[in-house]
Amino acid sequence: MSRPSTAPHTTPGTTPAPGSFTLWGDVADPAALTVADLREGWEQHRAEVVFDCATAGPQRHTFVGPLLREVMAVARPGFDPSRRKERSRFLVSVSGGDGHHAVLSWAEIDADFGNAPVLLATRMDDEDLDAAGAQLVVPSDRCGARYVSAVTGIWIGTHRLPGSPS
Ligand SMILES: Nc1nc2c(c(=O)[nH]1)N[C@H]1C(S)=C(S)[C@@H](COP(=O)(O)O)O[C@H]1N2
Ligand SMILES: [Mo]
Repeated sequence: MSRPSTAPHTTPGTTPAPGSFTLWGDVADPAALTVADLREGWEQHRAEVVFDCATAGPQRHTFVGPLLREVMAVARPGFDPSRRKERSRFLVSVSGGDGHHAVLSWAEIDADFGNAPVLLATRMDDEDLDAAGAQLVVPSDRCGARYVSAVTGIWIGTHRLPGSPS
């Protein structure tokens, strides 16, 4: 994995440039990435998927892109990578420019836990997503709600239960 050349910066709440997104939250190095960065910086995987849309029925697509967990590592999430219990506390929220957002657990995509091959797609079928923005691909999901398109932000952090000891 190489580090993208883009200068890392982020201002949570501001709208990134078209086709780019911010990696932010409990991270040491917040980053702004484009679809071109995703294509150049990480190994590309291919996923042929079918998901069900509540309104449009079954959707069949072929996506290409890097693994979400490998992309997120560049921002250095605020856990000790060697500590499984620490990693198991983290949540990931992926937002689209239209306000749609979906949550995963870090453990869902972590190779020591669910190991789900979740991608950040740079290409869908015969179309590069540079202008539209990256798309979350969750091949293990039966329905399409978490296939967030036109991704503008990926947040990672923990949720502490009220009253739990620190
Ligand atoms: N940004 C964004 N992504 C989204 C949605 C949305 O409303 N906004 N809807 C989801 C739902 S419900 C489905 S079924 C799929 C549909 O994907 P498709 O139009 O590429 O087949 O997109 C998902 N991604
Ligand atoms: Mo849907």
